Amino acid sequence: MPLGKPWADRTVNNTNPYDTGATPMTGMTRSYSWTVTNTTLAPDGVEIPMLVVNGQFPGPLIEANWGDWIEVTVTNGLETEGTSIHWHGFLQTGTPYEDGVPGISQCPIAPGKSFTYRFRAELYGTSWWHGHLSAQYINGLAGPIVVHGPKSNDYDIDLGPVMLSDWFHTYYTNLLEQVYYASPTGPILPPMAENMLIQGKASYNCSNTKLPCTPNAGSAQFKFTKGKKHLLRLINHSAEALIFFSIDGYNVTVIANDFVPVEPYSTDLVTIAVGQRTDIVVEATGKSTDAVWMRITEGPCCSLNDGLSFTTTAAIYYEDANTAVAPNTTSSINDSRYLFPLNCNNQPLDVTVPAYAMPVKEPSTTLSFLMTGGDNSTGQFVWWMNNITFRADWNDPELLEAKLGNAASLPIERALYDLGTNSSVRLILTSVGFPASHPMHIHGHNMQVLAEGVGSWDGSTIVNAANPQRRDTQLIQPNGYLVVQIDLNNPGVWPFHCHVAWHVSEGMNINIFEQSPTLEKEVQIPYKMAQTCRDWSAWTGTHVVSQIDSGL
Ligand SMILES: [Cu+2]
Repeated sequence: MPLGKPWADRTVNNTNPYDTGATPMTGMTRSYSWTVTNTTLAPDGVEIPMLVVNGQFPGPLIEANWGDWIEVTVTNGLETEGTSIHWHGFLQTGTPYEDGVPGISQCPIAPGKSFTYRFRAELYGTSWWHGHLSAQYINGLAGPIVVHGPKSNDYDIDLGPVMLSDWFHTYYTNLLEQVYYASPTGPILPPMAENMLIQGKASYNCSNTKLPCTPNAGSAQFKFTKGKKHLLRLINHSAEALIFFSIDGYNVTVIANDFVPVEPYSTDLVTIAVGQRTDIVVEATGKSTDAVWMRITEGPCCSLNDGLSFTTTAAIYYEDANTAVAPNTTSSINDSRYLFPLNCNNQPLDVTVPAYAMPVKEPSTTLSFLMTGGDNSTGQFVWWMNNITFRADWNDPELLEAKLGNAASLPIERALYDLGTNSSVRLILTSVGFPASHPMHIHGHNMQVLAEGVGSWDGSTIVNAANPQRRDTQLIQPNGYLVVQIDLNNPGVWPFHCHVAWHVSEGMNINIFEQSPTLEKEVQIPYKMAQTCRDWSAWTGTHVVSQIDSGL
């Protein structure tokens, strides 16, 4: 192949990743066959009911080259639940029906039925897949994706995905019931994370649980080679946690945020919110016998935990280290770096500069949203975006209705915004009243992040207007603002939601319908979409489905 790589001489600087004509034509399809089942596993020693693909947790890796097609046949082996799988960060240009969101792009896959997703790796780097029906993903229905492509920095050894998450010892349906009726002052408290996992592993103090528990369940290990540069692909697949990642005594070089290579910068602490990924390069500057801790913490208070186990470590052993002995390093990060609300944000926008420069243009339209939370008329805690609490209808996907020209007649709680033929939209979010940070995730796009901060936007300040940060998930700070912009060049219906599992379940989502005439006239919806809805309709005709949340 040209220059030994499927992407030939394309680099992070010289090729527009959003120009589909420039995507490498590899002619390859990477195929996977998955079955989703309920099972009992004990990632941290505590046995809990989980949802997994092919019996694995974390779920299987999808690996492809930039420009490949990916084909995944998902069989729903659950007995009492539908499911669907979302491919986080993938643009789905021309394939909006492959996005895997129940009630938006498809009906849930009914128990016993299969659905084959087929989509292209238009972007490259690190991402993840996860169940998008309700909060299924927080009980194990998640896994890594690596799309090989050029990098903004050289490295010697790719250590692969590093899966990071909070962990709860309760099935998601029970957690959601708790979330709805919780108050910070009780009597029902919000769910508190009980552990943190690295590569799906951690230990737990069994005296803290009444569930079947095996102590010292074990932790992940990594290998460093002296003098080499190691690539680690950090992925936060939490329900809620804002994760602080560090390696004792080391600086790391950030080379990508989400699917966006950035100009490399050095830091001692990486902040990753739910849904976000950060690729780092770490140079093994120690002795060949060294052992050092990698550590993640969520705390104590940017996200909720029970205070018992909010930091987890994994050993990094150099090639001649004694792996029978745990590292004895201590954290080089002062606890003052984790404070609420000051530190509950992503790294400052001025340090995260995309390698491929794209200036901000004047948007063709602007939407402003006030994000608030509180009890609704039936006493459930919900979120509003401009007074709308989103709720999906799993039997009636918005994309399929939009294709039929019915967008305008959908109920208001579907939160569908038809932007017609506008070429771009600026979204101005202001979060008031309830001091939580929200990792806002856009489907079908990377967004330019123009500004973020505490309070309200001044209406004009744009950070790095010549080339602002781009990514698919960005934190809005507690009682803060976030200004993002996307080009409306991807006909379809694209959710824009908080990736905290509780918050999207409580309705923090809007759906952007872009290029409606093109969708209605030119995008062909494959037959499998209608078949999946018929299968789901048939199943729900004979089984009671309880949609306890927004559906997402
Ligand atoms: Cu949120």
